[in-house]
Amino acid sequence: MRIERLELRLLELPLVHFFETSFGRVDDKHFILVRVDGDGVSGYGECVADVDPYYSAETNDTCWHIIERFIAPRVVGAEFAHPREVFPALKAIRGHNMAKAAVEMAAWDLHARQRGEPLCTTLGGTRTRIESGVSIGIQPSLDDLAAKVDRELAAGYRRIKIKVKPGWDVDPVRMLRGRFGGIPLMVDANAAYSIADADHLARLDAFDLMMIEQPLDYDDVADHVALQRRLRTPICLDESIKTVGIARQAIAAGACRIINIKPGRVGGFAESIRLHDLCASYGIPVWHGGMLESGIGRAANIHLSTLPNFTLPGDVAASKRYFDPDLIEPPIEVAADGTIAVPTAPGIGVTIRLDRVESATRRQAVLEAARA
Ligand code: OSB
Ligand code: MG
Repeated sequence: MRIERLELRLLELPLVHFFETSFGRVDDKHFILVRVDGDGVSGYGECVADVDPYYSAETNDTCWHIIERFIAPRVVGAEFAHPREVFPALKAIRGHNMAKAAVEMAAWDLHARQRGEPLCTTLGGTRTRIESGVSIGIQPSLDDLAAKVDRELAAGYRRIKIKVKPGWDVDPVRMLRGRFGGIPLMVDANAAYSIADADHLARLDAFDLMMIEQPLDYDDVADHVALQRRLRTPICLDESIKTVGIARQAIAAGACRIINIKPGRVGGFAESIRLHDLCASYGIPVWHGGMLESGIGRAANIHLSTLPNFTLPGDVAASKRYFDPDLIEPPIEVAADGTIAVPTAPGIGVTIRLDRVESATRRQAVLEAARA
């Protein structure tokens, strides 16, 4: 596979509903879309960085800079026998996993399309449907939250996750248990607490949650070890798991019992597969996280979720919860049983509406190989 051309676009798409986490509220999605071309075929990768460095240190601007100045020169014009060679080819660049992942995932899509097979096959996945859960942002009131949960359960979703922060944690969980009984329920704190809150967080043990996601700081493992000793509820790490090496240390130390995999956070599909396999070897279940992706990134996430150790429902839900219209056709839909069909066409397997991509584009750059 030779990558002859790399195109970067910064897109802006309005969200159907605002999304609020412990670090703030978003109304519109701003993200980079990478396209790589080779042998007359195009592959796409959606970057999960945001405008602000709040979920991670990366932003759209840092990703643009790193891709343009450091990644493209190592990838454009280069020959790769397999897309798993892309991440190692970027080893000199420290960090910047979201920037690396956007290009690496585009290369996997290109490779799968060139082979004429769905991406899940190239990745080594086996499932034909994946289990879908929802992530519900912080709501203005408990009644608003109850109404949202009611609607998502009626739509068939297999697991409810709510965002929590100090002042919005035990009360919403108690309310949901009271109104909806033993539904599969979990919380995500996005690093909003410190170890000094351990006693407070232990109050959540009374509610039989599937897990508490990323309660403590984004780069902290040691305090999660101490907290997991104090809690009956399993800890799931998200932000903290930036590399496969950190995951190995976190698991060995007992910092978590579950891991959320987002390819953007670890540098792409090849690293996600390594992380998936590492977790399987330790008996740690994984699930696929979400970053409010458009249908392009969402389709890629569905394919990765077909690997065998993705045994818990992920944050990969229907397109219409996020964008209307989405950038793809048909939109990704959830069946009444809370599952999503894995697309079967080559690559990510969805049709990209280039007219909608064009009208959402705010900035564009093309990097081409020098002719021999
Ligand atoms: O922590 O999982 C997270 C969205 C943006 C940034 C971080 C997170 C999230 C979500 C939303 O929880 C998941 C989704 O529905 O895409
Ligand atoms: Mg999370």
